[in-house]
Amino acid sequence: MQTHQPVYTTFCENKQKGKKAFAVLIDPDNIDLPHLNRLLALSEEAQVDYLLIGGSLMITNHLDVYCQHIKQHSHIPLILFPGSPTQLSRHVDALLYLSLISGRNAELLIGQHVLSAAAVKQSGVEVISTGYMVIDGGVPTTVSYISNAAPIPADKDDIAMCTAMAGEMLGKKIIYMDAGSGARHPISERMLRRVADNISLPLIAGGGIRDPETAYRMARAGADVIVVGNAIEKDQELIKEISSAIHSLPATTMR
Ligand code: 1GP
Repeated sequence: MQTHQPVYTTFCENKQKGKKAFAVLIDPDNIDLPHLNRLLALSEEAQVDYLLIGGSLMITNHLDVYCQHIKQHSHIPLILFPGSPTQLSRHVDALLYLSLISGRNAELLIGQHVLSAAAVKQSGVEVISTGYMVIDGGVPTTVSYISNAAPIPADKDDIAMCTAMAGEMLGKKIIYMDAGSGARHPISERMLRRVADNISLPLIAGGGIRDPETAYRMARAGADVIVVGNAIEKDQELIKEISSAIHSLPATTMR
């Protein structure tokens, strides 16, 4: 279902203009319908740029129903951020087709893509080839456990930089750096800056962001899209504050 200009075009246009974007992550396991409706209303009001939906481990089976519901009640582009090939819905605007380039697990680099390729193609959903990098966030997260792959150590900026550069040269369209949902420490500004200075792809960053100041600093360091999930599940009012902080960055910070 395509109701917007391609989502990837908006990533590139925003990056070119130096406009930082805010994405709210929805894990269907962790939110009921009344709270989802409230989240959608607050997100529209706060001019959230994207809604991401998915989870490293999904126990409930209402992903598709939630995607349909969100498309009916919100104009914000909805992007699938799947934890596994079973997480697929036609009722989204784009799919982050994740290849775990920070790991050495062939299943998550290419194996699961082979299994899901036909279904993804038939869905007609916009596919965004994503170099997905998990960074150590100081606590074992679901993504680090499920992926069965070591995250990049939090202080190894050069490994992160070279991984992102390799991803770009391999033809990935965006890089997503993730400390994992509920990470104790978000990705450092130093590491984000090192990566952002050495690639020209849109850079998404998330994991463990709990306050507007951290979101602001990470965007200022070079992340083009900031993702927040957990903290918003606990306090939906944060949506407005984090959105204003990210959007307050002047476009002159264009890299
Ligand atoms: C996790 O980047 C996302 O994949 C968001 O993490 O839930 O900690 O905000 P949080």
